[in-house]
Amino acid sequence: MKKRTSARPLSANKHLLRWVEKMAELCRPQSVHWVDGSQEEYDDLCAQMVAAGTLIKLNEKLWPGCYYARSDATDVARVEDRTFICSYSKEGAGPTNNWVNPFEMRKKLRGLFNGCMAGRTMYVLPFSMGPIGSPMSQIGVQLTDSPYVVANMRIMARIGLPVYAEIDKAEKRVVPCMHTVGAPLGRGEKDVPWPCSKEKYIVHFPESREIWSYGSGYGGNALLGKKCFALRIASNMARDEGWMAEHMLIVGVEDPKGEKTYVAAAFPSACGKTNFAMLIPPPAFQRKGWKIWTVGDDIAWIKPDANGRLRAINPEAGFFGVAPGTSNKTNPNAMASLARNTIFTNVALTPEGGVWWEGMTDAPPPKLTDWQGKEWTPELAKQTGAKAAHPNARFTAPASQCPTIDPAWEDPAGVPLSAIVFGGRRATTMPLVYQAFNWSGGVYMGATMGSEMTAAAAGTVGKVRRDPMAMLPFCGYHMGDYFRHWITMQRKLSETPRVFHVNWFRKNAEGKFLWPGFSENMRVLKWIVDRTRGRALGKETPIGWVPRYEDIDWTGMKFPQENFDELQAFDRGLWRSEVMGHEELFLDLHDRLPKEMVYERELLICRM
Ligand code: TSX
Ligand code: MN
Repeated sequence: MKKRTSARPLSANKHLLRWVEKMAELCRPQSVHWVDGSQEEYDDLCAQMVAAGTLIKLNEKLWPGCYYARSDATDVARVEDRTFICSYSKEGAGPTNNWVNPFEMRKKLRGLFNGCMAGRTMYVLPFSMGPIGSPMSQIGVQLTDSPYVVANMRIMARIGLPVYAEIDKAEKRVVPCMHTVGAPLGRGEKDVPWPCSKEKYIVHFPESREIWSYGSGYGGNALLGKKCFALRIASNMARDEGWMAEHMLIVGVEDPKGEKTYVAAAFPSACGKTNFAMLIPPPAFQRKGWKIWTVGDDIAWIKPDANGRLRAINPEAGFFGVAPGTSNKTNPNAMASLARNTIFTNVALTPEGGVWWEGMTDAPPPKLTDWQGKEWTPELAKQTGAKAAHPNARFTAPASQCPTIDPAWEDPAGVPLSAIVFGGRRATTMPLVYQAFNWSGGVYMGATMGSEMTAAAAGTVGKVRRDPMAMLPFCGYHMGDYFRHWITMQRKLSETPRVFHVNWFRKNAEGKFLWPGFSENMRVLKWIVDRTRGRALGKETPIGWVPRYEDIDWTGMKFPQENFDELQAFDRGLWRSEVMGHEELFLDLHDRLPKEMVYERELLICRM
């Protein structure tokens, strides 16, 4: 094996060198490794993790280039109650974020990080969110003692040598990201496969644009480029600089003429965002020439160009998707994306060295090792209800492997954005689709969106949990100011995107889904695109524009008008309580709520 000289700094940037030195003094790692991002380095890291028991190499014939990790049973998801926005003033963070005085928090963190990397390697991991060199991209450097994080970040972001080159050009500010699993090793102490700490802190300093993450190695807690940077810190940058950092997928809809319309969509969790991002049109639509192209499945950075048109990039390079429920039926494109070069976390292991999760196949394999390393059989599951895969089990897969990845997905200029879609999981009230009358109506639509609690989440089943623009856990400042920023964006635009709301989850009185969803959602997307291009008619209702039965293309599908009418029905009584729910949310935000939100609510009530 070639000897690697990873301890040598790979950047000449004085600020970066001084910061790394200072942080190494604080964390006192055994060694420092400057990540170059190469394939050889990745292979070395994975081999080390296999030797340490952190990773299992999957069967190369079944799952080429794939690895499997099991986390600690207490470190399986983002920790929202341990996530902090430490702005100078408490009001800056707003009522929807946890806040601690930044001076107090810095003191706390200095104590926690003191010697936190003992016995471990500190990796210097430079990353670009967005294509390297794009004017819309942002750069961060994460210092981490987790090789698992380095490996995952190599899939999720652009990392290594080309990023050092950007930093050394010294044009852009770099966001410093500190991360430790919070499990220092004493002399001779044996490591565990998934080190982490009971105490966890996911901390953002919005004014100084810093991230400090302590105690977790999982997902959004640890892959700091994603939720911490690309949403919480970037939403602050975006507000200050006149752009938007949103929790949105991006798709390109190609029509039979070959024209492409780009649409961004925000859904709360458990609505099938990744499935929608990789939608396959029904056969009848494919025959006519409709095609969906995937740009991103989670985050969109959106900025007005010189002509006042919005352009969007996906700041990520991979998919960090929920595995359970993903199958060749629900999402063949995701299955193709994760077929190779993927890291699986907390799914189940087959005796052949493959992976499985609930919903992957109709029938489970006869014997598995579950996400906690215990033997699992379908019979046992029937008795105890034990899941083979953790419900939040993930795949980390390169976006470039998605069969429908858009040719322009890495265009440094981004893609032109024509429409924004909001959605939620609603058994009643919300029609399949409606269009806001205008921009401020659209902002109101996004601000008031929500999802009903499923059995899995804590809280009352059936109660609507408001999740404005799907940003509730991710907005890095006051939610009222965030709405104002959305309203204000109109002034920078020559043409505002059209705004829609969709609901795939409306049920009838018997509790049955009224809409088949999945591929059939293409019919809704076609109406959205046709409306956006001025090609489709609709009907004005108190809540916005809706399609008439004949405005939807039903080719290749039997869906009688009476079913459609039930799906689209406007119920005045239910909408009365809906707007009461809006008021509840607004009360929380009243001191910073833009007046447009109050007026929009008044207008809606009057129209009803
Ligand atoms: O992802 C989903 N989408 C979007 C697809 C592009 N899901 C899964 C949600 C959990 C993550 C859906 N579930 C969708 C949907 O459109 N719709 C539903 C609800 C549903 C489930 C099963 C059926 C129908 C609707 N089955 C039959 O109609 C036979
Ligand atoms: Mn997300």
